[in-house]
Amino acid sequence: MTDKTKTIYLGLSGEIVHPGIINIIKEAAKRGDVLVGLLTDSAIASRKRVPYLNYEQRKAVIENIKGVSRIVAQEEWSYIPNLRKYKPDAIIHGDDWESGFLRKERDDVFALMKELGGEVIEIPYTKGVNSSAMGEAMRSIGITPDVRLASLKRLIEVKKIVRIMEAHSGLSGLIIEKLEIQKEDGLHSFDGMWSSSLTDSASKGKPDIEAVDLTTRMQDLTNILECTTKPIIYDGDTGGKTEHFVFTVRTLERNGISAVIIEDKVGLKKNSLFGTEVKQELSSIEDFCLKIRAGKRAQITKEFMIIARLESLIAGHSVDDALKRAKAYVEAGADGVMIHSKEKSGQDIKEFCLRFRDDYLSVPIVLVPTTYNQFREKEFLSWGANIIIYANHMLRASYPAMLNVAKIILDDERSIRADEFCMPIKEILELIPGGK
Ligand code: SPV
Ligand code: MG
Repeated sequence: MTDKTKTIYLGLSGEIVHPGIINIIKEAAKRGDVLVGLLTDSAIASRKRVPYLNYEQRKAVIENIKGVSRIVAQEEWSYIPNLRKYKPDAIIHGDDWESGFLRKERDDVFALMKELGGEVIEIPYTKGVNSSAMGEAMRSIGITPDVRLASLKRLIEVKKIVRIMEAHSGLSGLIIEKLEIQKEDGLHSFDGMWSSSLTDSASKGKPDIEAVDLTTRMQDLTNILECTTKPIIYDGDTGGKTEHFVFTVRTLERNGISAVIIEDKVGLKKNSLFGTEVKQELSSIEDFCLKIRAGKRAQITKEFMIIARLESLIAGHSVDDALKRAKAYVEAGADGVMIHSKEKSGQDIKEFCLRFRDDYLSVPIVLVPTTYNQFREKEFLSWGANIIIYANHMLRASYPAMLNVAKIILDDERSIRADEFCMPIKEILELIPGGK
């Protein structure tokens, strides 16, 4: 008979329900009332990818499983805060946490349950079920434009820092899609991609002056969209004429792009990293607000984001000027702001972020730390920033690698010495499945 006076705590993400989960719930129910600590979206996102199903959807599934008595939110990856709060008689867990990155958590749970006078129940891990592999398989099915489009807003809601990397081709997109590093505090990966005007232009041998049109850039983007599922932020330069920008918004939305960033410059646009070496003319606040408003009116989905990029610091103006503009753009409907600078110290950016956050607690702040790249993401987070874009690194990395190999072959009049700098043929054949 189940002892209904006992509470058994079970922490779950509950995205993929498989026989292993059912088994553990059954085992828990034999011992008492099953209290499920369902991990919130942010708790999962702090260690793994953002779950496909949101908290409410996962809750609707788990609360209908036989044996589950009650569900509470587990706001942290760690079980500890909820164990302290609910003081269950026992916690139940698969024995697969004895090794690997959950080991420390296991030690902490044992120590706490001892202090609380409770028990830790370990259930043999159900063999042949690998929920990470099942998750991968689900994702390999692909994604539809509307789901991809909406995923950036969700990431911003659930992650402290959204980490974006530049992609200019299907292959660079694939690296960003797949690369994962297991660190002490969980699985690290890039959250999405930046479609950069600089690298899109450079890879076509063109300067970054809005000479590559939207149709051409969409062709490259299509290659990226074909083989990835993560959200994409589009560098919309100045947005062009307001009358044209409204069509850009529609094109991007139709293709599942999550956001466009437009900068408040007019005239022949030059890359911001030239700073005041070139003429950088700012738009009037009124005109730029009109463009933002027109874009917001034109969008069809509620999730598409138009982010206003402030070029005051690039053009040699003050942080005050950037703040004044930022406020006007947000009032005009911008879904976020990007502050740019080519200063190495980062102090101008820090001041902007801290002062902007005084007025707007949650409007996303985007940073592009190309020159002030001594800071880690955590530092930017402490300033109030939440989207970090590594804007050109994939292209900048590939150019010297290609140049080096070309030089070797030209010099040696054969390629044998270049092999060590190249991916093995076997690897490139196997990189993309389905070639055999
Ligand atoms: C880009 O990547 O094209 C950008 C960022 O707009 S920057 O090059 O720093 O201006
Ligand atoms: Mg650009």
